[in-house]
Amino acid sequence: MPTKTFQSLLIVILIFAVAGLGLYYLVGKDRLKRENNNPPVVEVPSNGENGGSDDGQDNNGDDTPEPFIVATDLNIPWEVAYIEEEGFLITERPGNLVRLNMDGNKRFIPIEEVNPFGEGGLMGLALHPNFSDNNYIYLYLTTESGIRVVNKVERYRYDLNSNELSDKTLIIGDIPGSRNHDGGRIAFGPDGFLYITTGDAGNSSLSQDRNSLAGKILRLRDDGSVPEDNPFGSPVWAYGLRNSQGLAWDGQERLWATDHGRSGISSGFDELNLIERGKNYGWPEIQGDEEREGMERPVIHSGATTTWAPAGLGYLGGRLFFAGLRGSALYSVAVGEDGGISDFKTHYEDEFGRLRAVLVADGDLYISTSNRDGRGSENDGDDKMIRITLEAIFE
Ligand SMILES: [Ca+2]
Repeated sequence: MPTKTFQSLLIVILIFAVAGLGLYYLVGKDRLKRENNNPPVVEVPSNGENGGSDDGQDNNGDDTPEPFIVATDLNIPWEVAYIEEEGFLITERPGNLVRLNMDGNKRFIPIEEVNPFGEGGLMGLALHPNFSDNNYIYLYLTTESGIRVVNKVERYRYDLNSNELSDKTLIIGDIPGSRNHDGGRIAFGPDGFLYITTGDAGNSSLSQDRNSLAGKILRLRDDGSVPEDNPFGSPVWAYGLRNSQGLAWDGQERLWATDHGRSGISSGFDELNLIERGKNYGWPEIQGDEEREGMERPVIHSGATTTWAPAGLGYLGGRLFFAGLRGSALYSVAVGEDGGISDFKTHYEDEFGRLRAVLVADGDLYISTSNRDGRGSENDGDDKMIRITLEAIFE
């Protein structure tokens, strides 16, 4: 008799499970359909006069401007740069540089020597501050050196008409690489120097070793030489980082960086840091609110149970915006004149999936998805680059 009761119970559980799966499928399918309605057309960023709200993207009958899908069918886009009046350059981690024209046309420029290994591949991208004169672009990529995996930054001259790269120059090589934690964000600061985030390459003790290029923020001149006022007479500007993938300067020209906290079962303790010359950001010695003499705590962190997996970072309208990979959201905080942080917000959670790049151009935000990197679920049209106006976010 007890066996029969058990069988009946099993059948009831099975019925509920099947019904649940069916519902999940229906809801998921509806969501895909909705996202697929966005046309893969590039819209020219406004010149500031019209703002971002009058450009006809609103087709729902209300006045709320919605996120606009600028590009679809990208493959793990990692960084986006805007070339005024020309369009965008996008790195795809497997090794292509993509030129996206205003008419939505894509051109693919394969980059030599890229080894898309684990979290590595073609990652950071920066235009020289005088790009319009010298056409220099900088790329951060994972490659092989003998039997080692390393990361390096190269500079090229980029011909806007022919889409050809020339004058390849090594800016910095031999940045430790690994399947995990390859850093990869590069950006020119207001001081005209190139800042580079590197990961701990899976070896956390390297982050505290000031003689290693791993787990650092590096600072170089545009030709790769070391500026005289670097703190240790080396490329190292700040250390004790785990795997920073986001750099931005605020309105007072303070440098901020995201960093990944511990991984694995516990995860959590992801960080936003205010980066200062020569300082130690604590990995792997301190995390969360822990303190130690000579180490900096993050300005905010995600706590022990929440994982953002923060990537790209941008500053717009008095706020820092950063993309969450595992968090599958865009996060923002207000930055005070004194550098204090307030009003943490989560935007678009689970709406687009994993998010990686953040670009601020002409008063709007651009973000990219990372749903094809093997850690997310791919939606129709992935990966995407999406434009979001400040109005849309705070409506
Ligand atoms: Ca830290």
